[in-house]
Amino acid sequence: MIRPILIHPDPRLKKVCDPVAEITSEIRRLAEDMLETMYDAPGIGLAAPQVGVTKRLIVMDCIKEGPPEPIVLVNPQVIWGSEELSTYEEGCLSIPDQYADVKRPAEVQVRWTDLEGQPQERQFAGLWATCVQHEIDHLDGKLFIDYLGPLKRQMITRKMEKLKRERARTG
Ligand code: K2U
Ligand code: ZN
Repeated sequence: MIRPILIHPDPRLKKVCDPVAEITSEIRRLAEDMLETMYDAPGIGLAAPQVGVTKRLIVMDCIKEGPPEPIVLVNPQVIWGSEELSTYEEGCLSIPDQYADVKRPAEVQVRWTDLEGQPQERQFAGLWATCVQHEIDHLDGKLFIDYLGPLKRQMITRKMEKLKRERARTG
């Protein structure tokens, strides 16, 4: 089912998430709901804390054309990052309609466990690299606005507080 996406500022988006100890049917259901929620947004990635579950689980599908290529990463960790950096104008489903340039390693090697409990390892580049780093940041309570200067971050936070007040009023 589609789950509501938390909007910044929210303490659950700042928490360091707990590792997934065991791949239960509940975890599999959460991954399924996160993919459905991501496609509905639409987005190309989503982290569990964004739907209020502070566990180390992310989903991604950065394919623009062609058949969808959903990927579920349990307890993902970046084990290598390139010296070379790339800049991408990032957005976030928890910070709607705000975009800013963020520099990150252009390529990363990531290790994770898949839903079958098998260890996986893959090198990501391009938009996939940006997305997987953006999602793993979410698991450590870090948002893309944390890479911006304090004034720009504060301006965006104020806009989100206003948006939440309006949403609370209009329901
Ligand atoms: O974590 C999220 O909020 C999902 C983001 C992931 C993302 C942000 C920046 C750059 C790459 C991935 C959403 O997908 S934001 C929507 C979006 C869609 C296409 C390209 C970039 C951002
Ligand atoms: Zn995000």
